[in-house]
Amino acid sequence: MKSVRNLIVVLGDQLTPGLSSLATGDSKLDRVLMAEVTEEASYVRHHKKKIAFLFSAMRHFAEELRKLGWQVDYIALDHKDNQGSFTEQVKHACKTYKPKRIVVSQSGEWRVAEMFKAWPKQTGVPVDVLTDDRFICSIDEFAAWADGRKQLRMEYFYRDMRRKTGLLMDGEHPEGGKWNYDAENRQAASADLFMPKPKAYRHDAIVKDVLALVEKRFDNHFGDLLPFWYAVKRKDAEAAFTFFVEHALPQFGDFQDAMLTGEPFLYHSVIAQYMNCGLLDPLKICQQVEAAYRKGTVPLNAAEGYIRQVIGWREYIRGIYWLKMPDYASSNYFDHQRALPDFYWTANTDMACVRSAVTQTKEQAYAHHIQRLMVTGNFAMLAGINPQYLHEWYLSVYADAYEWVEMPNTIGMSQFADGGLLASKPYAASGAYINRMSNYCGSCRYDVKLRTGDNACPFNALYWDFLSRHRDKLASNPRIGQMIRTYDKFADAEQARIKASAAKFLATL
Ligand code: DLZ
Ligand code: SF4
Repeated sequence: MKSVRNLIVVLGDQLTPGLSSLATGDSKLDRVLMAEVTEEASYVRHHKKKIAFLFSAMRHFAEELRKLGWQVDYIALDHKDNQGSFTEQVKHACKTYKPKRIVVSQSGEWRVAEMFKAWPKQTGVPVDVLTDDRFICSIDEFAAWADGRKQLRMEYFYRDMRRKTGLLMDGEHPEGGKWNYDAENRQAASADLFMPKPKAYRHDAIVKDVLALVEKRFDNHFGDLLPFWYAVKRKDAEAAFTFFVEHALPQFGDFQDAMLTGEPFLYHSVIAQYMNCGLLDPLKICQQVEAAYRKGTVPLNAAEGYIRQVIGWREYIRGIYWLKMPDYASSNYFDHQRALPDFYWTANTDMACVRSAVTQTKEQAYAHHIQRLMVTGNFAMLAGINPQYLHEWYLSVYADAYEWVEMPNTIGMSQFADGGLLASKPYAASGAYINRMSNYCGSCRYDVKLRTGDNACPFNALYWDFLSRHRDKLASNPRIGQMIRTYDKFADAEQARIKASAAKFLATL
């Protein structure tokens, strides 16, 4: 066997040829190890489509690396040498190759970073963990930004990232004179608008093999495996993004918060699963968006809104994750302890909005940000679901979900379980918000206009009950405090009806 200098371990969300661990390596001297391992697929029971997507993309990436001249050991799930976990697989490879060093780029999860730390002792081989420079802001840079600040506001961080990347800048100033055009992005959609479907791909031989494997091995996981239409190759993911820029991005800004029954994608790009595993480069796609704006095919509110999600929110969320882990994981500001209702898995509920969001999640491993934040997330917070259970749910059901991005979005943004580190107020809303932004309520058995009683939209009583239950923690919040004062003006009898309605509904969960 050829001797090996270093063992370069590439994880499932590191499918980028320019990855730091590869860029500093030498394809003639080093060997790449990639593995499909049961531990990663089942530490939370990921959606079948998510596993199929990732395994297919990993297999294609191994091919891509081989074409670039790398020696790749690709250990498929049913490979005879499969050891079941990253650590055991790395130990096995160290025995085979006796490398001088193990080289790896920073992991996306704290849990895996802890594994890296244990490897030197477990294998007897030193480990180099290299910065993941696919992110615009490094973990250290974020920590330096956060140091000494009372509040970690995304908006200021975002402006720094605009300056750093030069995206949508007009010299020193933001393009168009404003940093943020969100106020223009809150229109409701109507079903007669033309909405392009994301670009879909046929199954090649690799995808066919993986689909059969997932069907066999992960049959008991949540979600529909078919139809499977995701891109699994870099070239196809890039084409899917270009399709979005040409066909949907012009309308993305206006309708990004809208929700329609039977329209899971609207004008969204549906590419986070590609970007988060490394098939798309965040900076490159933002440059592509800017170029479309400069060419005049995309309005500024859409271009700015999209770029903000990528270089602002996405980077900020990652910074928070690494700044606050591991304690962040157990945050539970409201001390919510309720179990996750079954309908998060079955969609078996009379609430049309929740049914729609869960059904499409099951079918597509996808829901857009407002469905996640204002339907399933909002419901969970109002109903007092334990944020850790909800976090595991989001992490497992969405194809784009990795802990670094999903956890702060769930714990911080959606559940306010960090007590307001990330969000300035809880994203709590009654049925009126959902009714304004969607067409769900029209086909719901509940009446969104009623506050209490068996036919009332459950979000309504739950909303007021949530405010009253947590008044100690919320009364001083400038935005929510005002709603608590509104509640206090309700007659005693109305307050009693709200309490009774909320309790009756919660008892059914
Ligand atoms: C999400 C996931 C799944 C389902 N399976 C694998 C796998 O078999 N092999 C692998 O390398 N990565 C997988 N991943 C992604 C990892 O969980 C992800 O790379 C780490 O959690 C990031 O620290
Ligand atoms: Fe959802 Fe309430 Fe509207 Fe029904 S009435 S769809 S439960 S917001």
